[in-house]
Amino acid sequence: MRIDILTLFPEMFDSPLHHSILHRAQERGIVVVAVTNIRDFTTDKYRKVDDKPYGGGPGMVMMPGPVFDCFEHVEKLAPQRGRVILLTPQGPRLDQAKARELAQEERLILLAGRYEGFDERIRLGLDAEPISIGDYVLNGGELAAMVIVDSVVRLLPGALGDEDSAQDDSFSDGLLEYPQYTRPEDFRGMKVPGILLSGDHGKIAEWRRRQSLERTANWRPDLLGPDAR
Ligand code: 4HQ
Repeated sequence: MRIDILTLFPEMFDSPLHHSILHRAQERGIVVVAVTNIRDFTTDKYRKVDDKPYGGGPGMVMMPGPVFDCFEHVEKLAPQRGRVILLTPQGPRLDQAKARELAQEERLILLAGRYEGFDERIRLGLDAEPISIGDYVLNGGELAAMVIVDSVVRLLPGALGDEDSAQDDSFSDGLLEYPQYTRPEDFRGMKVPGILLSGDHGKIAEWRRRQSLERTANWRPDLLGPDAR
């Protein structure tokens, strides 16, 4: 897979891309991630990328010119267009099903904006699909783009080591994950549930299932369907 990211803050991506699973996936050639600075595609003396909103109101809006020029440059860096995604709270929310869908693509192009958002003609003209990572307001789309990269790359074949597992994780079966314990057996008086020390794998599986259902009902009833809420 190739992932292109268009941003005004390319340096923000350095650390996450150079650690752990994302770093290893790139080294193994499982994914190529390329970050391009939108400001490099300005043509004026001040390298201006934002302007006041028509109709008035607070804040600034990303101008279409530099974003289109940047996009048209980046688009040509690989043969396929893949999916073009615009990070914004005004879009369908990212979930594990969407991450799995994106992981099937050969290419993703992510547009991470700043200020109050993008001139609407950017979404329309580039036919970009809006995706939100959640119902809260970030200072920019960069962290949201990183969340997409992180959740998608770990699903690519070979990205996880043997120790890591994409199988058992929360949402693989639509439920929250059961609680985990490791040594010591007694930590400051808090004991590991006896069942996990029993060696009875049938009973353990049953206990974990119960725990998953209980936590989901308590903390995320929305995952159990509209009737459970
Ligand atoms: N943003 N999910 C882009 C977000 C956001 C979100 C804030 C992104 C402002 C310009 N993006 N701008 N939530 O809060 O994706």
